[in-house]
Amino acid sequence: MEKFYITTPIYYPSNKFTLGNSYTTIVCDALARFNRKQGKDVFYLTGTDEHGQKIEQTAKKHGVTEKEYLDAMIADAKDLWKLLNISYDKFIRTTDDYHEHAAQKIFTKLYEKGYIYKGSYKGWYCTPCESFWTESQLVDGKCPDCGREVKFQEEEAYFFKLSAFGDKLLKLYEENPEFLQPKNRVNEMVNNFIKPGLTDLCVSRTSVKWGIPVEFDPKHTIYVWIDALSNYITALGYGSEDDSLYKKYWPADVHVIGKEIVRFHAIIWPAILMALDLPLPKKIYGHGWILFGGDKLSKSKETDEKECIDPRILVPRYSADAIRYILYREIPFGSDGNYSTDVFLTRFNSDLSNNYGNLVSRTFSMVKKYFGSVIPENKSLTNEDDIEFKNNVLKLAGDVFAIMEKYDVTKAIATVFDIFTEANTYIQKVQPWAIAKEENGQDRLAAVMRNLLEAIRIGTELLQAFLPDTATKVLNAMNLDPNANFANMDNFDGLEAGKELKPLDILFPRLDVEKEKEELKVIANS
Ligand code: ME8
Repeated sequence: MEKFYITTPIYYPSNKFTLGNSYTTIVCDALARFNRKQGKDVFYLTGTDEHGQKIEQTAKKHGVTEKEYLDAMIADAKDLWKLLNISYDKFIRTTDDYHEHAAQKIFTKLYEKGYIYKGSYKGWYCTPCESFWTESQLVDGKCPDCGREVKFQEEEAYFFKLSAFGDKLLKLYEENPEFLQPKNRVNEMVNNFIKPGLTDLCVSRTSVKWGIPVEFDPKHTIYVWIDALSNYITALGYGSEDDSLYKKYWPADVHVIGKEIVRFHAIIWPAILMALDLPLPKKIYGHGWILFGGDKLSKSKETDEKECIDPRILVPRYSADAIRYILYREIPFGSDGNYSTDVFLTRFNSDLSNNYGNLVSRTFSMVKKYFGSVIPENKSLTNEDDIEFKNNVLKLAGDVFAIMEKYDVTKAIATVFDIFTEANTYIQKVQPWAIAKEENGQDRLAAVMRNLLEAIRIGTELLQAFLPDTATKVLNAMNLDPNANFANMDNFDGLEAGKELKPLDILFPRLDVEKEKEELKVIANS
């Protein structure tokens, strides 16, 4: 069976996960679900990045241990993924024992192979914050975090020989033009980082206590990237006694990440893997940001905003599917995109309620009225309009499969909705209510209803990866198994004639946009 291994980055546990850091996970969820429905053996990994000084300091501020602080944050993250219907197969925490051991093994192996050496780290040190800063990070020559004096200091540290990998990375991008997507990110890596010359990377600290100790020199902790990036293989058991998942799923089919961490994934991670003699991931996809009033919707900024962007409030009000929809649809995959309450509510009504919801409900009503809800047979079509409609739908469905090969969730969901637009236009054009009045109209009416139901079936099957709750309801109402793989996606023969459609509640009840806007404003500002 073909496998598909997909990962999100591991998240920094923060006070509150928002729509911003839910984005990668929501995108990966659609890709994972779609591939599962294609019959592939999917492994979808997500998790949390739990070491470093920030965690140490935050826990101290809250008067709890790091572990206590993290456990509460991780429970919150898992609750949110549940709320958003995220179908991950594994959640890795970098504080998990197996990860800590494997990350140590990786560090030691790199040292033994000569890719890690001992040197010294120089920088501006803030004693109260226990943090090193570079010259450019200082604000008015002072610590950017607390504003206090800093002093130039040297610290013993281990370095990874990143400088040895420039040519190999250039060759990798050249030979695998699909490795890093979208394409413009390749130029950025080559021109901004590789061509000017890669410098060796500091990979240990003695001043950071909340980290994984270096096996052979435990006063050092492993610093950030070897710990964080190696999660993609340690989660599969690499470096542990049982590495069967690693053997089965590695290399990853795609690491989906935000654009600000492309450098770490497209330069440092392949270099580490090359140094370890391990296969490289097949693709790195660097998506853009959700912008909110022009800014990255970051966790720290969120509290300043006056619009409601908390999924814990939005999901219970409007459903997980509606929130998922707006992110797939409004943030063009690979680029930045704006989120606003206005656009969300407007699209809720126009796309979800009208285009899809209304199509399903009027079609079900007509089949009930004209055929007692019984699904008509799939007879060969004779009417030009009916044939054209069917061909258009099948063409669009084929397009969605091709688009999903390129992971473009925005184009894919827009194309699924083109199917529904096509169906609504078809209803207006053929006017089933007029055909129903024709003396010998029964056969044609049956053909039109069958056409509409098949278009809804195909569109809904495709939609299931994106809007799982809604699609599952509709598939159930059509007597289809929502857990089945894609079938009959290139024909109109997917529904069993003679079976009855089941009653279906309104999928997305229309919203009073102004009223909702007002209420959300009150909630956000209270
Ligand atoms: O970077 N729009 O973790 P993180 C889109 N621990 N994506 C956003 C976003 C926004 N407004 N805000 C955040 C880390 N994200 C590291 C990764 S991987 C080995 C280590 C995305 O919690 C961001 O782009 O800061 C990234 O993909 C993910 O949330 C996690 O960010």
